[in-house]
Amino acid sequence: MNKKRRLIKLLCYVTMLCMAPSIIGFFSRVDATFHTINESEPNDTYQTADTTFNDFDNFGTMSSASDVDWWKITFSSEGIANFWLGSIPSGCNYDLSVYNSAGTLIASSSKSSNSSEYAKVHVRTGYVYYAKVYVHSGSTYDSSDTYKMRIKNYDLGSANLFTFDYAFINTHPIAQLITPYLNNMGISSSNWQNKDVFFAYDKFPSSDIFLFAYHANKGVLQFNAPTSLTHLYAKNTALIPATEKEIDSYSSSALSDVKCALLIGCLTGGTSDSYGNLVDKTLSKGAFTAIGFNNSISLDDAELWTEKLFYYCESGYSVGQARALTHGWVYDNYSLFEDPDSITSLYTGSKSLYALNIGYN
Ligand SMILES: [Ca+2]
Ligand SMILES: [Ca+2]
Ligand SMILES: [Ca+2]
Repeated sequence: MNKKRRLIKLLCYVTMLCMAPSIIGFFSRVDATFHTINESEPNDTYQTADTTFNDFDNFGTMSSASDVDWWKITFSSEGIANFWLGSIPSGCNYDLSVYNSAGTLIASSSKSSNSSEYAKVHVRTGYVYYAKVYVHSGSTYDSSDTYKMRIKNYDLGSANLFTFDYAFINTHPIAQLITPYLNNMGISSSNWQNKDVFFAYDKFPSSDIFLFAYHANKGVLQFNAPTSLTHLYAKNTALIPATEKEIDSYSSSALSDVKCALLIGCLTGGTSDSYGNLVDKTLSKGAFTAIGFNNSISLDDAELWTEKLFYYCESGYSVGQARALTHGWVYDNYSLFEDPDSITSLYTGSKSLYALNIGYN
């Protein structure tokens, strides 16, 4: 080896020696580039919890049957956080619990064998939350194989619910009935009462859920504000006065944030030769799902049906699945309805499988 080569080799060696501790120290705990963190024992109490961050992959082992690994996180925005525990070693059974900053248990997940665990929590900005990983009582552990734990925060969704109280028809109760389910799904809802079409037209694009409940006909929704009567049509045609609005007028992807447009009214799923189809037009502007009714519906039937639909959505089913389950429920409870057939004949267009309930990691 000539002198120059030896010098280079020596420089490399010195450089490696100088860098090695920091590199090893860095990678063994937090790797910001790859968003991974390995546990640092002892972490058996919440006071000694390992700090983690939103959307990081966290790894640890259960080194004994009594090992407990605490992790802590603070969120920078309010939302729904999914706490997920997976990659549980084969033959082992670990569980997951979530605590708030006061040390109160707020969610837990305890599935059998090595099934992944998840818990969903409505989190606020600036508060510490704790995740606790532990061996299910009486179960096996693996001190050499890691589990993986992730925490991911999602924005709260928004629902704009348009209801009306006019001429002996009051649809406000529909909004009241579904609001608790929306809250549980991490969707904040606004019940807009007796608004005109211009207000609704502006709100539609920013709605995760857009719900209309009032008079309608094929291709048109009617908005009864205190001093005006306005309409939202599907198709833009010369027949429509300039003072009204059409879904057609939105840009091609204007409704791409809309996870579900629920058009509750008579014949909202039908196609008008003049005004088109509300469901199809909504989907063509980017909405994930839209539901319209093929027949006339009564207020009482609409209340029962809508509450059941959101009950299933909140239980974790997609809109399409929830719709099918609600359909079955209507048939099982035929006597509750004035006209069961009217609300089992729905038009959903082609995209009906999106989950309203925010997905897990
Ligand atoms: Ca551990
Ligand atoms: Ca531990
Ligand atoms: Ca388990």
